[in-house]
Amino acid sequence: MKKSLKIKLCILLLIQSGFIFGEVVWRTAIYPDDNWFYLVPETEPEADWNMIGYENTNWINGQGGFGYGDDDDGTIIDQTMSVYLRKSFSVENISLFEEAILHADYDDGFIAYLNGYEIARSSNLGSYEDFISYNTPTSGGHEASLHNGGYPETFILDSESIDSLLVYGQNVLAIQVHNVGISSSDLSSNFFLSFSFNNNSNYFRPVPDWFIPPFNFSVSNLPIISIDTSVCIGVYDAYVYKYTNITNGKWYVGWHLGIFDGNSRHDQRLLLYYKLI
Ligand SMILES: [Ca+2]
Ligand SMILES: [Ca+2]
Repeated sequence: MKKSLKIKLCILLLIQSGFIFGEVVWRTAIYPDDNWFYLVPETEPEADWNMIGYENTNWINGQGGFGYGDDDDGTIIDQTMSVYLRKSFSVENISLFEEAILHADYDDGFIAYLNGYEIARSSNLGSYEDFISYNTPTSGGHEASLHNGGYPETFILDSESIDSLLVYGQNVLAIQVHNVGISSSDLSSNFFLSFSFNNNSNYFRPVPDWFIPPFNFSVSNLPIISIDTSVCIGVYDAYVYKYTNITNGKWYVGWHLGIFDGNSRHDQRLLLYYKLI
């Protein structure tokens, strides 16, 4: 075999084993078309529905995503204001895990929890940690993207969050998905959970073919800004978190900067964006 062909095959095998970006390997733990447990609620789900130990005896197991319209659902359900999802995955060595990405392709809104802690929320369904009852509509519509060849929304969990949220053994991703109205013609709930590893891990499965790893800001020709968010002034708590999103053909990356006054957040986005080729 020619040397160049061998090299091409090696690169192909590396890509198929997980997306390699520098020394970081990305792998996908949860695909939307996996089998999930789901509930179409007629009353408010029990408060611990999103916790690891919850016994989902009344829930149904089926192929995700769950919804109707747009021809992007694994299981068609009746028209509803919301559907609740649970999917477990197993973790053996937390020290190998780096960052995580939740890719959310949804209609019309959602809140996602990892082991009971909120990790992502659409902008049309209240604010961080707001309780949203099962019959609450979203404040606006949102269309799923993948079925039109688009890119899902991206929510990144940093390594500190991973260390504090993951547990050895069974972990659970739980998501409540809401519609803009009971008569809306569509509902979609397609979610991917991927992790990066600091070695060539064989955890989980290869990433989707559209997967784009997040930027690595540890090396840059531009100045890197460091913001200390540990300072509290009275009840005002400064915070910052990374933000990435791909929408309307543009790739946004940046930070939310702001303060929390004890009741609500006041934030601004600091964004750069790239036009996708
Ligand atoms: Ca809808
Ligand atoms: Ca759908």
